[in-house]
Parts: sequence; C-alpha cells; structure tokens
Amino acid sequence: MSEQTKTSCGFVALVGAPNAGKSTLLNRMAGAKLSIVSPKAQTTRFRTLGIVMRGQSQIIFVDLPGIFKPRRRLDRAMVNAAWNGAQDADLTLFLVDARKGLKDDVREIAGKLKKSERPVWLVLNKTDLVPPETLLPLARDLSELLSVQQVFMVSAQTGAGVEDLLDRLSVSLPSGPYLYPEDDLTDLPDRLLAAEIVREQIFFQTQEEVPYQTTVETESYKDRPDGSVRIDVTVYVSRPGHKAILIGEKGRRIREIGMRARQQLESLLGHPCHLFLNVKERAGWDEETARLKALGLSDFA
Ligand SMILES: Nc1nc2c(ncn2[C@@H]2O[C@H](COP(=O)(O)OP(=O)(O)OP(=O)(O)O)[C@@H](O)[C@H]2O)c(=O)[nH]1
Ligand SMILES: [Mg+2]
Repeated sequence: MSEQTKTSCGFVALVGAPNAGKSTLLNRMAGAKLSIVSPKAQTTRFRTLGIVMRGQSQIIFVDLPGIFKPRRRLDRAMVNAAWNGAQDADLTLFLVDARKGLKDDVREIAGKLKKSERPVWLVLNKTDLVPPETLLPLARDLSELLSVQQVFMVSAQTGAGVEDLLDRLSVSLPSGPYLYPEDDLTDLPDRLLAAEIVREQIFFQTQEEVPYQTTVETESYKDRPDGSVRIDVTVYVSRPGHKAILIGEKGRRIREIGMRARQQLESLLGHPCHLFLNVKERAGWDEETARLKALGLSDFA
C-alpha cells in the first residue's frame, strides 16, 4: 500500500446557533486565530477554513455563520452560506451552548439537521460555565430530536475535551489524499483577515445596532520595501448617526479601533502594519451585491 492511500481527509462543518462558540472552537483546534470571536451574536459572516493535521489525517474545519432568522439580504446570505457549508461537509459538528441549553433556535437547527440526513456529532460547549450534572440530560434531550453518532462535552475556552474530539475526528474521516498542503492553516487571504480584525474591534467597541450595520473591506494591501505592510480599509455604515459613533468624540473611537486592530494584525502577520481606516456612509450596503461579494457571500444572497 502506498503512503498516499493510508491518509484520510475530510471537511468538518461547525454548525449551531449564533454565539455557541464555533469560531472559538475553530481557533482552539487550529491553535491559531483564524476566525474572529466576540461576545455578540452573529459575529461570523462567511465560511472560514481551519486546517488541522492529526496523525495521518487532515481535518478541514469549516467555521460558519450561526443559524438565525434572517431579515436582511446580508442575513439571508449568511444563513444560506451556513447551510450550504454543512451540506458540503463529510461530517457536521452541531455545537450547542450548554449554558443556554435547549432553546427554540437550537430545536429548529436540530430539526433541519435531522432532515438533511448527514452524519452529525453533538458537541456541548461552554462546559466550564455549567454544573457537570446538567450535561447528560441536555445531551439526552438533544439526542431525542435527531440521531447523533457521537457526543462530546468541551470547553472551547479552556480546551477541556478538545484533544479527545480531535483524536476521534482523525480516525473517522474518509481515506484519501490531503486536499491542502500540510502546512496550510486556512484559506483566508491576509487582506480579508485585515478587514475581519477591524470588524472584530467594531464588535467589541460599539453596541446595539452599530456592529450589525457595519461592514469592512480592505481597499489596498501593499508590502513595503522595509518589510512592513500598508493596509487601507473602508468601514461602511448605513446611517450618519453610526458614522458619528464610530468616529467618536475628536476621533477617539476610530483611533482606538485602529490601534487595537493594528496590534492584533502585527502579531498575527508577524510584521509592522500601517493601518488606515476610512469610514463611509452608504445606506443599504447590506442589500448591495458588491458588498456581499466582498464577503464572499454573493452566491448565497
Ligand atoms: N466560558 C466560555 N465561553 C466561551 C466558550 N466558547 C466560546 N465562548 C465565548 O462565547 C462567545 C461567542 O463565541 P464565538 O466563538 O464568537 O461564537 P460563534 O458560535 O462563532 O458565534 P457566531 O459567529 O456569532 O455564530 C465569545 O465571547 C467567546 O469567548 C467556552 O467554552 N466557555
Ligand atoms: Mg463565529
């Protein structure tokens, strides 16, 4: 038997309600920050891959937007992208926030996963936040809604249970050659990463509607001869009031967003960054094909 035929490789989709901890788990399993995380729901807007090598196995995780009731064109595209990602995967990890438990949104997702008839593993996350005796009843209630092949209890935050999950995944994927080079970590281009890191700061530093009414695009990304990089980013907002909030008194808010994002980017990219943010008002950006296209979502709208 050749080396090639001993390897296994597959796509593992992370599916769940917004805020269940999918991106945190992706980053934990990949051992790198690939997908942005925030305490607010609906942080992730598009599919991001995290590629993990384990033994003779290449596990390609697919971080996806959370599933919720869409209102805008952007929301619809996010939710469609999530279901599409699940449909294309070899296996779905159904992530449930153990502290929130079995809410209506989780019930609905379980129903749809059941209909899709794809293999599902249940992952109860945030086990660090609940008494251990609540976990088995929750797993049992969920297993009554859909058939799951395996159940895991993890904390994406502390890492508890995550190694076990990776071990089990690595022996459960179909045999076949690796689909990505062994040292690839993700398919996320640096210019998209830059926009995401700025958006993450906006999720942290603004409240209510503002982060949801904002999108971020990298206009230009240029390596400079001194080894640094110059990144020009446009932040689109839908209302004048939101522009004022983002900029803040005497420009303090936008400076703080830029500074934190730059620090993050420098540590992720490993070289100095010059980051320039430009806030533009653009009513209805969340219905605009060009804006969705920049997020890789235009096929799903
Ligand atoms: N205590 C605790 N917090 C967690 C855990 N996993 C994630 N979180 C927190 O939960 C919040 C949401 O995490 P995300 O990873 O952004 O959740 P998500 O499922 O990707 O959310 P969307 O992208 O909105 O669908 C963040 O504040 C995380 O720090 C965990 O195991 N324990
Ligand atoms: Mg996410």
